[in-house]
Order: sequence, then C-alpha cells, then structure tokens
Amino acid sequence: FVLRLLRSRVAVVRELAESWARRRIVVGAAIVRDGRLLVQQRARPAELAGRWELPGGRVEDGEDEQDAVVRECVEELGIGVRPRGRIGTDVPLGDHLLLRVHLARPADGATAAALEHRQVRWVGAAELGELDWLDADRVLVHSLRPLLR
Ligand code: 9L3
Ligand code: MG
Repeated sequence: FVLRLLRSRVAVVRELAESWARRRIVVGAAIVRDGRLLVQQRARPAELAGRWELPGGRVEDGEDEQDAVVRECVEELGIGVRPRGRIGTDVPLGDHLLLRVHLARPADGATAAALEHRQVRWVGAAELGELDWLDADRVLVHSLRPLLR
C-alpha cells in the first residue's frame, strides 16, 4: 500500500514537472544603455493597460529565444538589439506561460518608439521601484537594478 501511495505521488510530481516544461516562454528584453533601462507602458489589454513592463512577447514555434527578443524589439520599438544572455529568474505568468528575461544591447543611435504601447521611457536605478510594474516584471526589479545607475 505504501509503495502504491508513493508511486502515485511520484506520478503527480512528474506530471507537474512536465506541465512546467510545456509552458510557453515569453521573452522579456532588458535593454540597457548608459546605465538606463528601457521600460514600456502597456496600452492593452484593458486589465494591464497603464502598467509597465519590459518589452517582449511569446516565443513562436521553431523560434529560439534570442530571435524572439530581436523580433519583439523590432515590432514593439522599431529598434535592433543584440541579446547578451539571460538575467534573473524565470517568472510564471499564470499557469501556461513563463517570463524569461534576456539582457539586450540596442544598436548604436537607435531611437525607440512606442509602436504598440502607450509610451516608452528610459529609467535609472532610482526610478525602477516607483513604476507600476506588471506583477511578473516587478519580481525582476532587484536583478535589474545592479545594471543601472
Ligand atoms: N508579459 C509580462 N511581462 C512582460 C511581457 C513582455 C509579457 N515583460 C505577459 C503579458 C501577457 C503575456 O506575457 O499576458 C504575453 O505578452 P504579450 O505578447 O502580450 O506582450
Ligand atoms: Mg509584447
């Protein structure tokens, strides 16, 4: 009986691990230039409008994370970036998505525009904590602060 109980527990844990592994990745871009971080204010959906986030979005099928970072920055900001490795921890977004942030360096002289958002801003270390972040992005603030002035 004990063995059977143990086995059913193992099955539950395995199932959880597998459903975690199946989560779709949402990449976020931590775009840093001259000690300041690019942040953007969502325009939609209504429940998220007005709150701040790192640029990014879902990784598409067959796409790797770095390519998704580059694509999202073109779509949302109209700028080229170079991904420079992951930072911070993965943050669950509901039950099916996982936010994973990559540091990104903007192309020289690139001017970011809010193509899909309400506005974009460059913020320093002091302003980081003051923003009305999306819940998931707020978790990453302490990982971002050391990159800023
Ligand atoms: N999300 C949270 N923080 C972020 C990003 C880029 C995305 N920094 C959440 C918001 C949406 C989901 O991930 O629920 C998909 O993102 P998008 O495609 O709406 O940007
Ligand atoms: Mg997005």
